Amino acid sequence: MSNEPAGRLHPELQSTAESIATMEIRGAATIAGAAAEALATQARDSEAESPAAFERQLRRAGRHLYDTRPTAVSLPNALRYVLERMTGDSVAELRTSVVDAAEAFTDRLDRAQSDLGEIGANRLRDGDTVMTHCHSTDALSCVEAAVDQGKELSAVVKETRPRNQGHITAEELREMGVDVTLIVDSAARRYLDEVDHVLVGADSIAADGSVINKIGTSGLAVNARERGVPIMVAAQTIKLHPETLTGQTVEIEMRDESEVIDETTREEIGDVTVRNPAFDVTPPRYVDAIVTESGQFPPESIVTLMRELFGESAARPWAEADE
Ligand code: RUB
Repeated sequence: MSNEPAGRLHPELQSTAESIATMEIRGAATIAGAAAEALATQARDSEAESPAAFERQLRRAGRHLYDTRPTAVSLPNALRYVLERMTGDSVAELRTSVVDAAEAFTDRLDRAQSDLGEIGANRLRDGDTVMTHCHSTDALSCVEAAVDQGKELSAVVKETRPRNQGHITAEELREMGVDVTLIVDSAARRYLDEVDHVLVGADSIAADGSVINKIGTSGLAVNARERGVPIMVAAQTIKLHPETLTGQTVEIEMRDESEVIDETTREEIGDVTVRNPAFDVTPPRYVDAIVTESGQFPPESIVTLMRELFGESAARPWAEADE
């Protein structure tokens, strides 16, 4: 490997990484698109003078993005897609390959979301009510496609503590003309009797069909199963976690306690431990269907699609921490 310095990380890439870490950019699909675009910006403006320096700089840029949030596999899958297509004998060729791959990735992202929306919409009938959790662009794409087909839908939207992403969902559903009822998370079971589907997204899907999504999804799914309400997960294939094929587990992000409780209230309560996991794992037996752009799957058979798309091994083309 060349000893030539890898050069600086682009300020825009650093700012994208910061925005992902602080959740200004959030949601698995949106994070993936932003990461691919950040790599393209790094490539476009790179001042690397040799192909080796360029490649090292891009792999370091990938690492910087990778280190922001651990749970949504769409992020490493985006980095994989772009960095595995980085080829060429000159800086100019390498640059073009990265910019083209990033563009191809974001095009696929948009297409996959609208294709899965059309498939998911087939599960929704005119007059149905869905219950949502968090804010998922893949899930909302199903609702949007159904509305475009002329179906009238209603939604019960869980606010989704501690960050209240349900407010974003409520606003976007209203813009689509969907009738929205906003509830606190603990009211979910009370309203399950009034809904026809639970509709959520995913940050990662493991090889056994487990769905990793916003904290509270698993409790909602267990309650929905008990009430006989089908649970539909809308997740494009970049949410499939290839490393789980070889037995790895998905890391659940723990976030700052300040999202749960402010300093003053905490002091008033006294000495307590505050825990703030961002995601949880819903076992496949509580999921009725995973809707992807390649069709709808029972969770137990998602492993076949995962093997087809990723093979048995998942490369890590970003730099390792000590490089
Ligand atoms: C977001 C979340 C979403 C998935 C899917 O968590 O759990 O349900 O990311 O979203 P956070 P999408 O707000 O912590 O990022 O369908 O848009 O990829």
